[in-house]
Amino acid sequence: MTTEALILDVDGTLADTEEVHRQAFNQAFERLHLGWQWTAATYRRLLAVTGGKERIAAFIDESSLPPAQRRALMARVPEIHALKTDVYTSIVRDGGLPLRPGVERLLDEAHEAGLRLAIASTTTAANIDALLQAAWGARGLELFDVIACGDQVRHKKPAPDIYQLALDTLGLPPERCIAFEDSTNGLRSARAAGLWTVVTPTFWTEGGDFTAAGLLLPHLGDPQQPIPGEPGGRLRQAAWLGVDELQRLACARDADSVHALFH
Ligand code: XBP
Ligand code: MG
Repeated sequence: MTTEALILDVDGTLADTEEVHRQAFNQAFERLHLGWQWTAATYRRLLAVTGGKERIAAFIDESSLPPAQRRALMARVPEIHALKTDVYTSIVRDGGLPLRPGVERLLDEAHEAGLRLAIASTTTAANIDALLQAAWGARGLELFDVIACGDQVRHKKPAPDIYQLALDTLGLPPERCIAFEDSTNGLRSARAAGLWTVVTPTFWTEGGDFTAAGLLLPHLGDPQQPIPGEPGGRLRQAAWLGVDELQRLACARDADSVHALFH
């Protein structure tokens, strides 16, 4: 089956955002005099929990604070996260975050080839708007037919809900779509929704279990930033992932699954 839509994760996939998220969390903690500062090592560990509110709650939960103090802090999670989101969006709007290699090129190619584009992310709509506009200007919000994100679903990644919402809104079955992710939580979510998935890990997610990925690359690559060892490793046509190669791989995926059906 030919691919009709690409469904992309945001944080770590469109752009390497987690260091800016970490700075935004720490600035919010400081402004609220909470006495917390997440080091890179702490943040990397806490990234196992998707969703900023859930991540703050998990941090409070694991603390040795007395129960009454933990309850009081839990009640403040929405306030803390709202401030963090304000800090994050202002950093992003100031142009603090480039797209990852090959993202702009591949999405332009996909648009030219008539493929639809969608987002499936755990982060908030405000964060996504800020990133899309900073990267693509006003057209950023028109580039994607569907934006499924944040609290639109009860169960965040690794649950399949956000990808299922994107598929339902696109009106397409998973066999006609390809997902793009950076993390094991994201890969598990996309796979649970039945999606063949391209994974491009970042510093924050590398070393995860990506065995279920249809294609694992350091990034999507482009002529200015070719993928080392390509073509000839996982790619045949170029040192970057193009739409034609994606269609070829997607057909190979279908052939594999048909083969699996009969053997
Ligand atoms: C990654 C996440 C988000 C971000 C922080 O989302 O889990 O929680 O780390 O953003 P994805 P928020 O990779 O699915 O885009 O504070 O807005 O959650
Ligand atoms: Mg991600």
